[in-house]
Amino acid sequence: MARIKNEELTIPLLSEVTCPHCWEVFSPQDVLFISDHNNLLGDARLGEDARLRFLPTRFNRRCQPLDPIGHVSHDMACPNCHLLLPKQMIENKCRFLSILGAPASGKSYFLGSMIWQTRKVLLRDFGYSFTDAHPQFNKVVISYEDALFLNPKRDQRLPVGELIPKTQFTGNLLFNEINQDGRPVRLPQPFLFEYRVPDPAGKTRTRLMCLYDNAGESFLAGSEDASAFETTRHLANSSALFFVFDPLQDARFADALEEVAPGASRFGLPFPVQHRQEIILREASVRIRRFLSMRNDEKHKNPLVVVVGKYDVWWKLFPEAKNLDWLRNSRAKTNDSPDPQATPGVNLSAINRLSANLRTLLFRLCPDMVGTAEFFAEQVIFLPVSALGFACKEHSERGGDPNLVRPRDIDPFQVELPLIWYLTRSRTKSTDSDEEQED
Ligand SMILES: Nc1nc2c(ncn2[C@@H]2O[C@H](COP(=O)(O)OP(=O)(O)OP(=O)(O)O)[C@@H](O)[C@H]2O)c(=O)[nH]1
Ligand SMILES: [Mg+2]
Ligand SMILES: [Zn+2]
Repeated sequence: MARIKNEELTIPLLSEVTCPHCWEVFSPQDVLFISDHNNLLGDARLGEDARLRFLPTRFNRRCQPLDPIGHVSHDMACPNCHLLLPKQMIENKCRFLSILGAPASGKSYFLGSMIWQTRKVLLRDFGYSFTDAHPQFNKVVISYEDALFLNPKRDQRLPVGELIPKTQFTGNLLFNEINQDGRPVRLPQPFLFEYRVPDPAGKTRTRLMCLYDNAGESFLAGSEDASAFETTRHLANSSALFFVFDPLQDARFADALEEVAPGASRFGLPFPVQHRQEIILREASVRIRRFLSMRNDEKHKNPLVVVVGKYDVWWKLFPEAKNLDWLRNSRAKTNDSPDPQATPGVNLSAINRLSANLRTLLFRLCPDMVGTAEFFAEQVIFLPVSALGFACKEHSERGGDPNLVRPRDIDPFQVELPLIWYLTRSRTKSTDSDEEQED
């Protein structure tokens, strides 16, 4: 069987690839191609209307694969799940990041707001370009960004909770269904981004980043989501976990907030929800240990970021975080700074101090959550963010309804910090240890 050899390719391939849909690890030479031809339909995994998947045995002179009737094929598919695999996946390293948390903790708002801000801030402040890796993959997250920042009704006051719909654990926008051994399996839609990192030698490295948006219910033990185990398997492949903790769902935290800001704890929750969030984190850690065959007392090596969301509501309990400018070591700043070689990113020791202070607050109010996080991961970092910023607060201070927001006023607060922290940390770590650069 004729396979393309690595030395025949102008672009070097990775030695192994992880599928962003099913997380199967395989060699790029096993990648399937998808026929471009309308008459070649039918696939064992994806049904009779899907285009034919095939392992190419014939190529034209430009090394392009030919389908069984001799047409050139362009798109690739995973050899296991047969779902579309963007070409960059076989050429560039991909980092998986998982967002987890209770229902209504703010995961989808955080994701949409973080991606919007990251697109802007990474290029402007840090010189990284950050874009969609494939037009078909990111439709849902783009719809979140549109709802928050490009809303056609951006000048009207809209109910805060209705901008982004609750994430469902069924439906076809967030899932792809495949047939595995005669059984339907739902796999979550990956969101794929490509970012280019300038290195000191003036070369550029391209990396991919993959994220998912799960419904909070999929993280609950004994979940009503029948595919919960499969749809959250990305947790085990993640380079970092972002646990979105909603302090307003914790009665002890809400009581403390009531003392410093009477009435505030009712904001930010469109309906009364309360989930024991440390139980969700523990369930995630059980799944990860099982997937990775880790010992029960073994700590996870990858960092866990506890993203303490809705800071706009509870900021009075932690006012020191409101002025965070000093955290950034941006390109703009380093150009004027006495040390032009200073690597753009965030000031890691300043972040560690901020995290330690927030940990102290959380440890006082909800020690079980802090304990669960630290029992699970070697490195835990606590960061305050707000996907919406202070728009609702300012409106309510002027006597308006705190549950209404004018999308035009949304101005996220440090929502990109977890991602920038992760990128800065990976970069610093790989430089320190002289390993191959990670980010
Ligand atoms: N005040 C405030 N409220 C927020 C913020 N982010 C989210 N919310 C509120 O929290 C609610 C839940 O947010 P979602 O992002 O839908 O929560 P989720 O974790 O994705 O929930 P599921 O999809 O059910 O798992 C939203 O309806 C908003 O009203 C924020 O930064 N500030
Ligand atoms: Mg959601
Ligand atoms: Zn796959």
